Amino acid sequence: MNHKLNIVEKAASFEVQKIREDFPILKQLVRGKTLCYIDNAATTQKPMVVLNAIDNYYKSKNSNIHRGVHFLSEAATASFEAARTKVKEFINAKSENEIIFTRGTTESINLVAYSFGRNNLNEGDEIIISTMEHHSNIVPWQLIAAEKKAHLKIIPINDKGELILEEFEKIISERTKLVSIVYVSNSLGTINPVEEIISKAHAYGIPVLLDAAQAVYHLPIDVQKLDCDFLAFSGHKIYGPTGIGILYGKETLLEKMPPFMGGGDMISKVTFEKTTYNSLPYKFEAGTSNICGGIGLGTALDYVSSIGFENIIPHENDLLNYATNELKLINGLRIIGEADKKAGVISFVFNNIHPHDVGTFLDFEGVAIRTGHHCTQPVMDRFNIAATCRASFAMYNTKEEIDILVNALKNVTEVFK
Ligand code: C6P
Repeated sequence: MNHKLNIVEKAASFEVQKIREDFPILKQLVRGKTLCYIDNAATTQKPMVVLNAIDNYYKSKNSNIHRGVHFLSEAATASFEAARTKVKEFINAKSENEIIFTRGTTESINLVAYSFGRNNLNEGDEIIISTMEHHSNIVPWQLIAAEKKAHLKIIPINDKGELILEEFEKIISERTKLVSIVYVSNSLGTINPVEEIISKAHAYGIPVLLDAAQAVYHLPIDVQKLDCDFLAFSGHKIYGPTGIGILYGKETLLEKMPPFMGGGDMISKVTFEKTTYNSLPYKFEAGTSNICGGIGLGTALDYVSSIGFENIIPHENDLLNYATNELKLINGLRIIGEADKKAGVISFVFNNIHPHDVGTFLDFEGVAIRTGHHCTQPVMDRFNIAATCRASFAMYNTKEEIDILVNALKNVTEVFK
């Protein structure tokens, strides 16, 4: 079966075919079939404007930033700082001082764990996370908790894959020093009630970190409206390059935190007797940044803004609902994660077929999904499974691609019958 996509899907203000034209990778054949890329929770594909921004940077501006007085250095610095302003505007932060470039969500969370954690945790203190956290929002807290003799407290989830908020209210106390929660689960698709969590935590004066790695490309984020204290995301999930990410932090908190890493660019003055640190946000950006990555991320945010979440959300919801209904009709398939509020992520298992076998079979049909534990092993334990198959949608996916997935899955069940 050759999957030549005949896409005629058109919404009044959102033409998915036009969007697909922006992503050259989607045109290629994989194993003789048109690529059906539905592994967007792992990473999204990059539009031409982002590829051009990267290309242009290396062709016309490449040099080091914040250090040179020459033309190229000034041009690179201006572009990198303009990207910071774009991030600030995209998430509605108050100031550029609150936008720290990191390598990604993982580094952003580690930065808070080591800098905020080392400064604020004492023996017997507690950090609250949940069962549905990515390992990036578990392991850094385990490491710092072990060092400071602090403890992790876990908000459990119900059978639908939703946080049990009554349990959150039972474990939060004056011993809690931070709540760190995923906004949208990468393995269940659950959109968590983060506003409610933040207001409950703030009632105790406790800051909240949001892991927005998945949320950032499915939902508009307004950090002032959310009133979160920290927020982490990765460029590569929102149509930008890998190796670049963001830590947002309220300026009052970041001011009080010590540097995470030492090196060039993060200092004000160095002597062997005493070193003073640079102002925000540079205090947390030791060494040469991923300059090109930052510029690419800024361009990706411009691209997403030009499409608009008012168009992206209904389209992705449409895909999610269509795929959920179709998958439920397949014999022996069980969806893991049926929260009332979900983003475009569907995890599923078969009674007698291992997810890796499903993934390999789909690959031969040109369909890219992810199989495994998705770096959320406690979620797998909660549902008594080792792994799931996961389809995850982005703005460029189509119902025709879901049909291809569904047909391929039907073939899988025939083969393994
Ligand atoms: N999830 C997935 O396939 P990094 O690797 O730093 O860019 O992002 C880590 C991360 C943190 N939190 C959540 C909720 C995530 O989904 C991810 C990355 C990928 O689900 C790779 S495991």
